[in-house]
Amino acid sequence: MAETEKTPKSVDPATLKMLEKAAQEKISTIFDRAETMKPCNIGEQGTCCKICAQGPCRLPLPKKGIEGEDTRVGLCGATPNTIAARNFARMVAAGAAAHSDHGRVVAEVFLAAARGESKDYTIKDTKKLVQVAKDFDIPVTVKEGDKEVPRDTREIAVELGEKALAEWGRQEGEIYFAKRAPKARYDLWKKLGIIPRGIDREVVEIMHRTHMGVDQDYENIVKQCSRAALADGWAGSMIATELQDILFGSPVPIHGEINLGVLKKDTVNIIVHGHEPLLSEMIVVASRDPEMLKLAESKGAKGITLAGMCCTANEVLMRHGMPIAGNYLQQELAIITGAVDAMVVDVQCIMENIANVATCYHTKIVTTNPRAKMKSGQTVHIEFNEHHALEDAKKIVRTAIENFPNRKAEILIPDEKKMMVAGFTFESINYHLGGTYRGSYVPLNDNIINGRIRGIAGVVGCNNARTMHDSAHLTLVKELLKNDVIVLTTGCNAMACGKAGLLTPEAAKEFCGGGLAEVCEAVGIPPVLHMGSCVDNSRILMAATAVVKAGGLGNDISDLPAAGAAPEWMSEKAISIGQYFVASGVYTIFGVGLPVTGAPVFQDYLFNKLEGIVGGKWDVAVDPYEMAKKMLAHIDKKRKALGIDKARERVLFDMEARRKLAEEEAAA
Ligand code: NFS
Ligand code: SF4
Repeated sequence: MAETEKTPKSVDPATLKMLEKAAQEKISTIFDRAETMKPCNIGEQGTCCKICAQGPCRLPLPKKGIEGEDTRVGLCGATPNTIAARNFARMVAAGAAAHSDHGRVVAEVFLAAARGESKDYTIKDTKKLVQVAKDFDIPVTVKEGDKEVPRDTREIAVELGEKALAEWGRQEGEIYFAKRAPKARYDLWKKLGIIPRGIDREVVEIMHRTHMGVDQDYENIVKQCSRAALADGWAGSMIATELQDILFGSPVPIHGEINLGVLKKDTVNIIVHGHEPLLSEMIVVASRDPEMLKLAESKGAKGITLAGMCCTANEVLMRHGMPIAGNYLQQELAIITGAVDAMVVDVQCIMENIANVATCYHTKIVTTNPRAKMKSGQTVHIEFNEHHALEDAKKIVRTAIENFPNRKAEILIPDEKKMMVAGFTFESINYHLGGTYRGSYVPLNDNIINGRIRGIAGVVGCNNARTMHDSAHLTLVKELLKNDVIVLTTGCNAMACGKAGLLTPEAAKEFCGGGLAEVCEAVGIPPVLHMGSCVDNSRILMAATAVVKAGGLGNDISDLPAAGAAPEWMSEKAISIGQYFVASGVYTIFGVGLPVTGAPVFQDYLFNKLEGIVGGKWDVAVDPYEMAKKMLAHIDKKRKALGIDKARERVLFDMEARRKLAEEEAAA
C-alpha cells in the first residue's frame, strides 16, 4: 500500500503534520516502531511467567481454545490463572508505587514548607488546609479562656504534614481518607478486609505475594490488588492532590490553549514534561522573572513560552492557565518542530527516544529528578531540590534561553491550537452546579434523577501507540455526550478532548443530547469537565462520593448510574487506577485489551464475579462504540435499580414532543 493509503495514525491534524516532517527528516518515532515491532502474543495474554530463573514459562492459549480440562502449568506447577493474576498484581504495585511516590515527595515538600524550611513554597489554600486537617483528626481550634479559637495555621500544617507522611510507613490500622468514602463503601471494605494499612506496606506485600512460590490463589491476589490500589486512590494519589492544592492553590475553572500550535517561532520555548508539579510550579515562576525575560531578549527571543506535556501540563494549566503542547504520543513530535529549546522532564511517561530525537535538533533534554536520569543523547542533569527550588528552576530556564541561538533545523510549528476550560475540582463542581449560596451536588443529582443527565462517566488515561492516537478517546466521549452522559476527565484523555474542542461550554450544543445540553447551557459549563492529572483521579472519587452523599441515588458509589473508562491506556498506573475504581464500586472498561485473556478463569473473576464482591468490575472493549454501549447499558441497569428509569423516558418524550411542537409551529 502507498504511504498515503494507510490508515492515519492520529485523528489530530497537528500530529499528522509533524509525522510527515519526521518522515521527511528520517526520524524514527514511536508511531513507526509500533508498525515494525509487534507485541508478543503470550505477554499480551498475561501468561508468560518470568519471576524465577526456571522460566520464562510461557503458557499461551492453544489455538483451538481450551478443550476439556486446562492442563497448562509452568515448571513449578503455576496455572495460567496464578501467572496472569501475579502479572496483573505487579502492574497494580508499579502503578500504585508511581502515584504514591509522587505523593510522598509532595508530602515531604509540604512538611518542609510548613516548617519554614523551604522558602520558595508556602501554604496557599488555608481553607482547604483546615478541611483536610479535620479528615486527619487534627484539632483546628484551641481553647482560649472559655472560647474555642482557630488554631495557628502553621501548627496545623506541620501536624498535617507529619501525619500525611506517616501514611506511607504506617504498619497497622487504616489510612485516614478511607473514612471519606460513603459509609456503605467503608463498611464493605472493612468487611472484606481490604482497607489499606500503609501505602508502602501494601505495595511491598504485592511484591512479596507474587514472588516465586507464595500466593497461589488468584482471588486472594486480587484482594491484595484492591488493598494496594485503594492505597493509591484514597491515599497516595489523594494526598498528592490535596497537599498540592494547599501548597499551590486549589484550581478553579480557567481558560487555556492546547496543541503544538501553542509553541512560538520567535520565543524561547520550554516544555515541562512529566508529572510532579513541584518542579513545574517553580519553572512557571522562573519563566516570568524579569531577569530571565531580559536574558531571553538579549539572545534575540521575543519572550519565553512555557508549555506543558502529559500530566505536568494538566497541573500547570489548571493553576496558571499555562498552555499545553500535547499529550503522551506528541512528546517526540514537539521536538521535531525544531522550536523547542529545552524539554524539562521529571518522572513517568517520558519516552527514552526523546533523547535520540533531540540529537537531530538543538533541543536540550534536562533531567531534574534523582530517580530518573537518561544515558543517551544530549541530556543534561540539573537536579531539582526543594530547598533551593527557585534557584534550580532559574538554572533550568537559563539553560533553555542560552540554547535559543543554537536552533539549526527548519522550524515547523503546526497552526493547530484550541481554547479550553480546565480546572474543575469536586469542590468547584459543587459551586458551579449548586450556585454560590446553595453550593451542593443536589442540583446535579436532581438532573440525574429527572433524566436530563443519564449518568456520569469518568473517561481517563493514556495514549497507546497500538491504537490510532486520540481516536478511541474522542469517539467514546462523543458517544457518551450524545447520550446525555456527563464526562469527567483527567490525564491524556483530557488533552485529547481539549484538542477536539470538547472542553468548552459551546461544545454542549454541538455534541450533547438535549437533556445534557440543557443543563450545561443553563449552568455555563462544558459537558466534559477537566479535573486534572492522573493523580487527580482522586477528585473523581470525591465527586462520586459527593453525589452519593447529596442523596437520592443510593447509598454507595456502586449504586450510581456511573462508569469509568480508559480507552487508550498503556501505563501500569492505569491498571492501578482501574483497580481502585473497581474496588470503589465502579464498572470500569478499558480499551486496547487487558493481559488476562490467556487465563479465562481469572478473567471471568475480574469481569464478572468481582461485581458480586466489591460492586464494581473490569471489562474490555477495543471498539469505542461498543465501549459506549456497554457503559450505557451499565448506567441504565443502575437507573433501573434506583427506580429512575421511567423519569428519563419522560424527558426523552418531552424533548421529542417539544421538537414536534417546534416543527408544527414552523410549518404553521
Ligand atoms: Ni496518566 Fe499522565 Fe498520559 Fe497515561 Fe502518562 S501522562 S499519569 S499515565 S500517558 S494518562
Ligand atoms: Fe516458571 Fe513457576 Fe518460575 Fe514462574 S515461578 S517462571 S511458572 S517455574
